[in-house]
Amino acid sequence: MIDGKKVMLSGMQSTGMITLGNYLGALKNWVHFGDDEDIKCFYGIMDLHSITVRQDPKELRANAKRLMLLYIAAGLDPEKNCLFFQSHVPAHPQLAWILNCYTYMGEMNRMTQFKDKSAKHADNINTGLFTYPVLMAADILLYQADLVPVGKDQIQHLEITRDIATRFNSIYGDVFTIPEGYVGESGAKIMSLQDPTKKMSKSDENPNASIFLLDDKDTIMRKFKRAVTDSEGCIAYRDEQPGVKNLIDIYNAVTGKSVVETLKEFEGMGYGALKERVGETVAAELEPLQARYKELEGNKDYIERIMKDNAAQASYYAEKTLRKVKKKVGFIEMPR
Ligand code: ATP
Ligand code: LTN
Repeated sequence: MIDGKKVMLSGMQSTGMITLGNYLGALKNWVHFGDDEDIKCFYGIMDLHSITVRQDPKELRANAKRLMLLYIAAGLDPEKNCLFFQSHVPAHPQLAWILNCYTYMGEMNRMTQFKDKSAKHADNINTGLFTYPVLMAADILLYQADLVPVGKDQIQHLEITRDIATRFNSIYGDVFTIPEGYVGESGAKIMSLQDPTKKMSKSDENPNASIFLLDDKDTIMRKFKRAVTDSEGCIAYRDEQPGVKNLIDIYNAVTGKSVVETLKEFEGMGYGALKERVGETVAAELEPLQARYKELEGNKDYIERIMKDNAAQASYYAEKTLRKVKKKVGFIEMPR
């Protein structure tokens, strides 16, 4: 709790260009919370997490800055929500180190994201990639978050956060709030347009597999036209037709419609018409976001002020928790 309000925290890694999957699974849901006066929201640009995979420094900087602008352009008001860069708040890696010493190898060994990412980056299986979930636990626990909205793939990391926090509390008393995960109803798992059995991912090598948030309308329409479906020829919502199911999921996540409503709307239509309708809907959803992004790009002073103010705000809350943790563990306080 902060000032009697519930605390919500989430974030994304600043790797590559964020996709429609990130938007529908995460960002779009966050915007709803930002309107709730009874919730204090923190959204991190998780740049420390990004370097678990080798990054080009110039690109990393550009991606992180772009992500901040996209957060704001998508509707997160930086005057109401705390939008910060993880690397601006030193308490994150400090708490992560401490929590590393309360986390077992066996627990980390079970993490499926580590297995997936180490298979993908076999030439760079570093210890940061292995302990990634501990840094994520620190991100969450520093702010005493009650609620953490994420896509389905992050639930395992949230469970481990709860386990670490519970273990720590059982040794030292009530230090951390035990966070709850929140997965949005629709859009929780948007699949690749080229292989609908795989999740849409910003690091996919095939650019046609993902819609990127700054793709123009022609590109969006072309990618949907090329989306892989099946040879059944009828629009249905079932696991045997993952491509069509994914298009319906995307449509519903954008419009807020239910599967029943959508199936009725598309009754008798062919796949071509379905793809066109979904493409139009997505392009219309992204258009205002893209316009706001362009405006923000030209507003350097405003963005710099937001960065400074919000990093100070995030640090204030994070340091408070870190001080408490250090005291409990038994470190000597620095004389003031
Ligand atoms: P990468 O490909 O680099 O691993 P990613 O696209 O999986 O990245 P993350 O930075 O790991 O993206 O995730 C940011 C947020 O977006 C998380 O909450 C995650 O659950 C959500 N998310 C990612 N991909 C999807 C998807 N295809 N559908 C729904 N939500 C997603
Ligand atoms: N691991 C997350 C990004 C992330 C995060 C967090 C999400 C880092 N720290 C804290 C929620 C809360 C991912 O989406 N890959």
